[in-house]
Amino acid sequence: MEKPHTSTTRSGLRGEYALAGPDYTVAQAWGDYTEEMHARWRRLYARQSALVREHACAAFCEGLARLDCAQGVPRLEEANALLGAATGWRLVAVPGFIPDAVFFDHLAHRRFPVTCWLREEHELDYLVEPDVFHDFFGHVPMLLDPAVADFLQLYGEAGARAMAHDGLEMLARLYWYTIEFGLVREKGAIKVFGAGILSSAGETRYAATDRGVLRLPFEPLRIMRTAYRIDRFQDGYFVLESLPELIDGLVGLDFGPLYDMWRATAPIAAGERLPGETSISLQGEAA
Ligand code: HBI
Ligand code: FE
Repeated sequence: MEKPHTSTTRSGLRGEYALAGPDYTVAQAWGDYTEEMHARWRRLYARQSALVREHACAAFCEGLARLDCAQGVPRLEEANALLGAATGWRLVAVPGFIPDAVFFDHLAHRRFPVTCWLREEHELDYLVEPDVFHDFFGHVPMLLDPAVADFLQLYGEAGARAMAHDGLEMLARLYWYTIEFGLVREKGAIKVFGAGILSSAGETRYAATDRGVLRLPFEPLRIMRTAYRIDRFQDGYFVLESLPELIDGLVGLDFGPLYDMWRATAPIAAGERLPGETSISLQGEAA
């Protein structure tokens, strides 16, 4: 066990960075969430869990069920008991976005930063920054999966090297198109595992069912060369054949030379199909 941190800070405060320690963690201070916040969480959970049953991959659905968090904003400490036993990960509370280097260091040590505040009523459908619903509901179920657990640690370790090699933009795309917006094939169907999709009602339906959107096979270098949009649904997604492919695709890849080779080249636009590429068709759809 790690020693409990001694911060006396309160949480539930949006962007209260002044209270954070050098690792940007704060106390979750679970008792500070109001009944109104718990009720909002329950509504978000109810809406999203129905969609997820239909469109998320099995690992996400199983993980979500094990977390047992339908009743209100969850206590990170409770999830930590489960996570620690399953994959050795631990959740830490943070006030919002934290600097890249700090974020990478947490991941490299199997600590996942969870934003502690909850979105307001007028933000139920759309938020440009992470909150506790995105971070916990979207990310934590997949932290119970061994492939995702290992991939995230590798990503954290790659972060420091990417910053030193001016490759952060390329590396960040790999996170974006997998951990945030990744799809995976399961028994022939296209399922969702990315947290950015699964914490959004509109994008969950769109990513899994829209016939006009580009879906390409997972390929790390192709992804690292592909730009993304943060202000609307994605124009293109990448599809794993299985979750362990996340690791298989990375082991043996030396990012340094890839950064050197591609950093100066204009990225491929999101949604753009290169010559020879075909979009993966949905079940029941003519190729
Ligand atoms: N901080 N809290 C938080 N959550 C993130 O997802 C996050 C971050 N800081 C940096 C970051 N993500 C990314 O820009 C890196 O993955 C590159
Ligand atoms: Fe996220």
